[in-house]
Amino acid sequence: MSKQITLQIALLSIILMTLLPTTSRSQPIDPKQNIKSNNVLWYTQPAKRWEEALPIGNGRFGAMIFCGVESEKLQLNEITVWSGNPQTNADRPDAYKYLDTIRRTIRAADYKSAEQLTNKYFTSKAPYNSSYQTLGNLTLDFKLPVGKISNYERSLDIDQAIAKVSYSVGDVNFYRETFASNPDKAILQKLMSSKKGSISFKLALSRIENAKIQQLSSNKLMMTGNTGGSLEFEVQVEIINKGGSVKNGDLSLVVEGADEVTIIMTAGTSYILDYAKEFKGESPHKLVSKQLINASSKAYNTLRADHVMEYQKYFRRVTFQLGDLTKSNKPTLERLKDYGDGKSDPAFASLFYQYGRYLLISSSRPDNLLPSNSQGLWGDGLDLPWKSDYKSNINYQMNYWLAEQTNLSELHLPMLRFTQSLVVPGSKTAKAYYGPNTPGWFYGYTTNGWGWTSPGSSLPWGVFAGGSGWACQHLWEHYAFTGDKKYLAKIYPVLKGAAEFYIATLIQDRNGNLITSPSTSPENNFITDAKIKSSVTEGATMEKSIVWDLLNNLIQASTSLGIDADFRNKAVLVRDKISPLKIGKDGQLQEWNGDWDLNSDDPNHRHVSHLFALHPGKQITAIGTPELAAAAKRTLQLRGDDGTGWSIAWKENFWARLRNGDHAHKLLSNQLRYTDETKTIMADAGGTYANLFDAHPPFQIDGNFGAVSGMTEMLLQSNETFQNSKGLESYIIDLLPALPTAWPTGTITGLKARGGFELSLSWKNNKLTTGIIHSSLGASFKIRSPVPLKIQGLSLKQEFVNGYYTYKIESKNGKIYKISAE
Ligand code: FUC
Repeated sequence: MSKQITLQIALLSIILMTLLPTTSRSQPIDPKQNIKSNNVLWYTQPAKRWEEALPIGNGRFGAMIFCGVESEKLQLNEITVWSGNPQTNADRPDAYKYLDTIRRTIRAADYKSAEQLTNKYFTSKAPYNSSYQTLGNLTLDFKLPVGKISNYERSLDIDQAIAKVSYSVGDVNFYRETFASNPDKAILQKLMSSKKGSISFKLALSRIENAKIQQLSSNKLMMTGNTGGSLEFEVQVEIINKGGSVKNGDLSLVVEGADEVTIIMTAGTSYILDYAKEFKGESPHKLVSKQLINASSKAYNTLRADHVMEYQKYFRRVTFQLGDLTKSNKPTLERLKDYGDGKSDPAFASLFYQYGRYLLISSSRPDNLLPSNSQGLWGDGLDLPWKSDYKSNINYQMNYWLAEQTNLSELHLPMLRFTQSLVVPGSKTAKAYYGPNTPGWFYGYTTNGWGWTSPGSSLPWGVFAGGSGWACQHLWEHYAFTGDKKYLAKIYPVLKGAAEFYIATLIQDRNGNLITSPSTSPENNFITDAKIKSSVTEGATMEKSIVWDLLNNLIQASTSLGIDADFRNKAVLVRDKISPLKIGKDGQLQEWNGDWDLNSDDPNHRHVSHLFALHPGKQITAIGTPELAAAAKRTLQLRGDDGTGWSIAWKENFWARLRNGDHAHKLLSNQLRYTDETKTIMADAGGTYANLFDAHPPFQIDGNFGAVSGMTEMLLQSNETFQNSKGLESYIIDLLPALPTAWPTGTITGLKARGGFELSLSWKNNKLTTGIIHSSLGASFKIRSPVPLKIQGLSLKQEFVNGYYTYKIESKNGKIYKISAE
């Protein structure tokens, strides 16, 4: 008998056994654990290291599950567990007094002195000392029956958001399943076995430091503590056993001879998202206790079913099939190692895609107090890589590239709220660095759970003028996709405040065009023709592209709301005076105001931020601005196809926007290289860990999210606009603009496009076959496709421009459009 069939029978016997004695139990075990859909990650060994463990999360509270045989470990996280305190005095109050000197020094091309002055006067005053941290560990040490261990399997079902493990010890079969419920704010683990009385273990809670464990009752344990600063946390755990006994051990709970056990855990902190109150709310004790009482009063199956239903409300909005599913019967690590060029297992790319969506749902539910951070929700340690914060010159925004496009719009809300919370500290920072009369708000390179808006402590990374402008792109995009005018009216003042800051602080370059100064290009240096190496100049391309994007969005926002015409007119004048993007001597898009790219001593630098205008911006498009698009392509060729994990994912998006699906797919294949490297490597070592977390290395989740965005951009784009008959901006929806040849057949359903559209698309032989577009706002739009289309019930004028068939659909035509290739 095959191993799979044996295990299936074993599992079925557990189910039958658990179903027989009581009526209150219905489907605690998934009998299909062994029948693999493509939405399952599965392994034949327990996790030996963190990058092999499987992540679960209800947005706010999560765990990495190791699924051991002799022991189990759940490394716990809570999204607000930050060490340190708000650093409200990190701005240099006199920085603005040096602004003119720094600007003059830059204009005089004395970049070395400018760098010294900027480092001395334009950085933060205080060291950046807080980090996102682990919440602690829950461990189970099992007393197993005597016998050989066999039939081991663990999995993460991303369609249900449930992690499972099953194995046999001698003739006893064991099964555990774990999930993080958002409706009931708890992590639950259920332990079952095929033989009565065979579940025995000791449960403990622990944390590296600053924690106290207390026994609450014979079946309840509590861990309380603080992160060394002003944040209090609490975890409570309760054991519900059937058969056998549970009693207190030495600050632990000891289960002996149970038939079945449910572990329920709740957690919370004193964090509130309120800068004025220094983020300090009340002790979490009341809420954590209430949540535990609530969860333990419900039947396990109800908790499980409510969790699955709430999770699937998000996850199932998008389905993605690529190629055939025969390979999904292979363990995930084998599939990853085999992936190669991706041609033989395209379905693995769709698993990676859906896993990215899973990770966003699990680290950013609408009720999160803080957004998904640079490790999402998951991090083990007290000082995590780069503090696991919200780097706003690169990672913060990238985490949410996929939110709107992949139909997870509400999950964007924690980020949108968090950005708005930076207005108050950001106004202080704007005044400290640009003068007491500076209007609006601003922050640069990073932010954290404590509302940090000061610059970093050093160049080349710490000084950056674009963080707030870029974060505001997301405020706008939420409207662009949803058309929610009430929301837009609410966030408009935040956009305006960001725009006012830039309008007041841009200066004229030698030609009278507007630029930022001092200005950097994220974390990169330049070498001038006179061989001066520095990182600070004026008018670096990414910063001016961000300001262009912000003003362009602001103009559309005020037009859509029909308000603020005077400010809008001013914004138009300023936007059109921003220094134009420049093409350099090798045909590349210039990163700097000088044509210095070819002088670089680091030509493959991981940041390619100066292509912001191509993606995530929209100032450069393959069809609308072909010369700039060609320059962007040349830049990408010069930078190469490797990088850190997130850098590779950026390039996927760029090549997709350039409509080169094969090149975008080549980058995806580079990203899906298996690695177990966890040391920090700053170049060309990007890859994917066994648990499909993206490797910078170390783990950084933006690569996962960026890849989902890149794959979506290969299938659907809606970043270009045209003026409709009423003079309003409307969207052009591009169907399969960058379909790679490695994906000849596929179907994706439920994607979103700007303007309030939901789409499903199918293709065969690398060509679109059918599609459905649902318009929720009834807006006018255009469809663009590489193949001619028929739109059911409409006879539309077909234009063939730049190699694409284009159809214009007026809003009066209806709401659902069925498309087929001619
Ligand atoms: C920026 C990047 C690094 C890393 C860090 C979190 O500093 O340059 O590569 O992603 O953020």
